[in-house]
Amino acid sequence: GPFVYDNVMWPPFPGLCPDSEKKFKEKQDMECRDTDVYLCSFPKAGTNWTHEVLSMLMSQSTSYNLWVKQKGLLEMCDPIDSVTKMPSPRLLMTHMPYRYLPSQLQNGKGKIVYVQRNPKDLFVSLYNFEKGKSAIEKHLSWEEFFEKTVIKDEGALYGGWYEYTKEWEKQLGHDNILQLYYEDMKKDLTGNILKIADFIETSCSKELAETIADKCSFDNLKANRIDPTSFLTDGGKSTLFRKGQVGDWKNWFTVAQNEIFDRNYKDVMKGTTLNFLYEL
Ligand code: PPS
Repeated sequence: GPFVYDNVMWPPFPGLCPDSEKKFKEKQDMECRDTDVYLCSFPKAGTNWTHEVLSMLMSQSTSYNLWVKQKGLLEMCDPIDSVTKMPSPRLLMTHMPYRYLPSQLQNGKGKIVYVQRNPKDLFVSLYNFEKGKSAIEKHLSWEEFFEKTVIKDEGALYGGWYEYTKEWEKQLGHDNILQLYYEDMKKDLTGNILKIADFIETSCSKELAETIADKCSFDNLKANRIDPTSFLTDGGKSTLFRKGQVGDWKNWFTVAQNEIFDRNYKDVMKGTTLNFLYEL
C-alpha cells in the first residue's frame, strides 16, 4: 500500500520504492534535455487528456497511445534507464510535487505543461476513481471522504491537493511552465492545443488542432486511449474515463458541504491567486 517518505504519502510505485532514497535522488539528478516536455498535474486534473494531446502534437500524427505505450508516469519507471535512454523529444508525466522534479528542469532546462482542475470536481473524480479500484481499498462513503480527504487532505497521496497546489503556484511565473486549466480546455480545446503547440515550439495548423481536438474529445478518448491506471482494478477494467464534465460536484456536495468547503478553501488557500471555474 501507500508509504511515507520525506513526510509525504506516496503510491507504492516501482520508481518510488523500495530504495526510496536512491530513487528520489536519481530523479532529482536526472539529465534534462531542452526538448523534454514534462506533463505535471495532481491526479484527476486531466492528465490523460492532456497527455494524448501532447503525444499527438509531439509526434505530428493523430494516432492514439503513441507515448503512453512507451512510458507511463515517471514514478512508474524503474529502472530510471528506461527514461534516460528514451530518444528525443521525450514526453514524460508525473504527479510529483514541484520540489521533487529534476533539478535541471527546475533550473529551466526542458519544458513543463502544468494542468489544473477546479478542486470540487477533482475530489469527486478522485473519490469515484478510488472507489472503483480494489487495489486502493479505501472504500469510504462520500461523507467520510469529504471529511478526511476533501477538507483535511488526510492520507492524501503526493502531499495532498492543497499543499501540492500552493507549492506549484509559487513556480507558475517561470518561462518554462505553461499553465492550463481543465475548464478552459473544455470550453476551447482547439485554442488550448494551439497554445500548447506554440509553447512546445511545434508547428500546428488550425486544421491539425481541430483534428486533434476531435480525436481527444471525451468519447473518443474513452474509446481509444489506453487507461494506464487499469492495472489497479480487478480484471484490468478501465474506470478512468468516467464523466469528463465541469460541475459534476453539484451531484455530490450537499449545500452544507459546499459551504464548509468554501470556508476551508478560503482559509487554507489564503494568499493564492488561482481562479477556478466551478461550472460552465
Ligand atoms: S490520473 O490520475 O492521471 O489517472 O487522472 P487524470 O487523467 O488526471 O483525470 C481523469 C479525469 O479526467 C477526465 N477526462 C476528460 N475530461 C474531459 N475530456 C476528456 N477528453 C477527458 N479525458 C479524461 C476523466 O473522465 C476523469 O474525470 P471524471 O470527472 O472522473 O470523469
